[in-house]
Amino acid sequence: MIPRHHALAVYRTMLKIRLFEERVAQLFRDHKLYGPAHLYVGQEAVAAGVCAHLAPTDYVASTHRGHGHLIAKGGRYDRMMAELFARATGYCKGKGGSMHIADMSLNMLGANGIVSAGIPLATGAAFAAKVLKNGRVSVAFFGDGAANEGVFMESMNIAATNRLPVVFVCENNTYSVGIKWRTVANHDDIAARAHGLGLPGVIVDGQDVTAVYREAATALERARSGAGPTLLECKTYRYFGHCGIWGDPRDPAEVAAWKARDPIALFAARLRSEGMASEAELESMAEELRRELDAAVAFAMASPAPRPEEVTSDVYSESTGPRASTTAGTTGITVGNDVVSKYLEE
Ligand SMILES: Cc1ncc(C[n+]2csc(CCOP(=O)(O)OP(=O)(O)O)c2C)c(N)n1
Repeated sequence: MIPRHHALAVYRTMLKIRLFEERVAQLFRDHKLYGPAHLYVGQEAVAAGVCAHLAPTDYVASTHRGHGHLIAKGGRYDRMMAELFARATGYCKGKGGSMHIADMSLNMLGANGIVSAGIPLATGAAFAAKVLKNGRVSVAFFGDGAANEGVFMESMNIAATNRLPVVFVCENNTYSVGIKWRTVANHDDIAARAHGLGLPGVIVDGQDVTAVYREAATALERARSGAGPTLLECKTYRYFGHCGIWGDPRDPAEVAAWKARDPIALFAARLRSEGMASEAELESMAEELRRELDAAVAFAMASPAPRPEEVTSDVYSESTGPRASTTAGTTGITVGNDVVSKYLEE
């Protein structure tokens, strides 16, 4: 079980993600929000169970389905909602949208519209952390579809060979858009792929946050101790269709079977049965988060759109320009030849 002092915080993170995503779905339904948003409902235990062990200085690289990862890393409702509404007060000043939210103050390396592209980013951040000996770890979240991109194996190989402080967290929700895992792979478990590369591959029940929390603790401890990376394959499921609230080719009976093991309901029942929280306490937590969401939506809708002259700002960072040998902002990631030279010298 998750230690008492941590359990309610982990529950709150899961609930915070669920309520945000459900509100986004409503806003789409009511035609108040437009554009793509890939909802994370059903998978909350993965982000919450893993990120519970991360310090603000640790790195996370996310995916197109990234709202949950940002919330679990400490993201704020108001700035997220403003970004979804394309307002200047959003995390990326309204120019990123759902699939590109990044916040370097949280060392959130970004949601990512390119499937699998966060995996090498997290691996690179881990490489920098190792060379700089700053004790940071890095986590790559990605789906089963991403596991069939070559860069997944390349990154795991580099990480294993160099014992990088990174944890690869595959959220296997069975589907890549509408394509079932077993139609694009001749084996069940993605975790098995780690074994041939010389790193542990662990299968986790992604609906049980206590299991995710426990296995993430082991993997992150391994990374921090210098023993190298781990691949965690969390078996999970998304409740909505691939993108937004429209269209879902999946068998309703299959969706219902997964909903019967809802990660939030399972954990709430456990908190109650172990005397860690009452029904009323959990409901009042939800009420407080709903009020925060109301305020976030109002904030977003009242915020200005980005000014037209802002269109070319923030698309290129002068501090990490072509010569790329300076330290980028406050992230502590030194980019370019400095890191590589330092590594080769040692
Ligand atoms: C390189 C690349 N190929 C294809 C796409 C189109 N695409 C967007 S999301 C997606 C499915 C990804 O599935 P998975 O990695 O399992 O993540 P999930 O959506 O299940 O969270 C695809 C194919 C893309 N964005 N990038």
